[in-house]
Amino acid sequence: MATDSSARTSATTTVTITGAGGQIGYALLFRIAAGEMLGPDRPIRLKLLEIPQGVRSAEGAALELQDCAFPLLRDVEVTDDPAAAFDGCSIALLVGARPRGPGMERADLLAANAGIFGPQGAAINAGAADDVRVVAVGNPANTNALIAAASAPDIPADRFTALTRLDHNRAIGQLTDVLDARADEIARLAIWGNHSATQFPDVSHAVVRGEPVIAALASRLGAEAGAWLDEVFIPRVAKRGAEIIEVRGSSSIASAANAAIGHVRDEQAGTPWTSAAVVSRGEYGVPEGLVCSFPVSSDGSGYRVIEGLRVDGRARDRIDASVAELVAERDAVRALGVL
Ligand code: NAX
Repeated sequence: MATDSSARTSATTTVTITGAGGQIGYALLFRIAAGEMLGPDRPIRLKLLEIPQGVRSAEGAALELQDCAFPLLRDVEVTDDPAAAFDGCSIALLVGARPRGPGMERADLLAANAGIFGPQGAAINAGAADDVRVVAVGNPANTNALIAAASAPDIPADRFTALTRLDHNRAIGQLTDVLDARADEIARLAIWGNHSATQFPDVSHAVVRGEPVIAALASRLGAEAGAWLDEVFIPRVAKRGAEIIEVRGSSSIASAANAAIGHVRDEQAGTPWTSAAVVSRGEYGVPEGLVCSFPVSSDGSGYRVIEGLRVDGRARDRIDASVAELVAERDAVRALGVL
């Protein structure tokens, strides 16, 4: 695709997507190019990073992007060079990651991903725009974001986040069913901890049409409400990825891309409340520096943890269990000499 005139290029936002030749990449690209992530007024230049084996797939997607004739799309570049991919980048979606292979231990998985997210963090540090914001989607997302942030010492750590918006949306989806409500009638839901089966989807502050969700559940389910939360809702949200694989025969793709778009859109446009994994400053007793999911808000300048919420004993135990997993992942990465 032809590069643009310099006047138009200066107003163009460079968005870098890693793993762009993969499944989530394919579900992301067209929506981003259509303006669903940054809005209808922001022209976009896409940089698609792949490993050499994935380049053809990304090139094919680039051909299709051209065939869409999106008015906002100024340029598409496909590369296997992280330095070129992150040069001038304002928004980075780190989707490409190494999946767990047969017989692979957790330490092997963390090491393989450190070998991806470390160099990508360094390339972001070297070449990204001053306003760069990064979201890790590829798993283990929280620790991958931590590794990328640690490899970018000149960029404020709070520019690095990880995606737990899919978990947030999944939790809202479950509540719409049981409460017979629309998704936009439910607010103040929170995902705490790791994007893994230990996460804590928390309804204790949530409201439906202004009524506390806890009260609405009690009036619908009576004495069963507590058991429904502990035995149905929390495990179903935390293990929804496995359920999708079982039913669909393939992992979550469109819903993951939708969540990533929502994460960036709300961070940039502002939101009073959502969930995202951000670098802890010690909020709610979460060790400083961990990339942990919290309830967050954004005024358009980045996600901030919503502080001052009451955390009861039951919630505390669940948050602590997920944070312990994040600490173990961080320590395993430290043992590799990465952090
Ligand atoms: P695919 O295997 O379809 O695509 C991944 C792509 O990344 C491949 O094309 C591969 O060539 C590329 N890649 C690998 N290493 C790379 C590197 N060093 N640089 C650039 N590209 C590289 O996987 P897909 O279904 O798209 O999933 C991508 C990631 O998202 C996985 O790690 C997956 O576990 C994770 N997910 C995260 C979710 C979340 O909520 N945080 C939910 C969905 C998904 O499970």
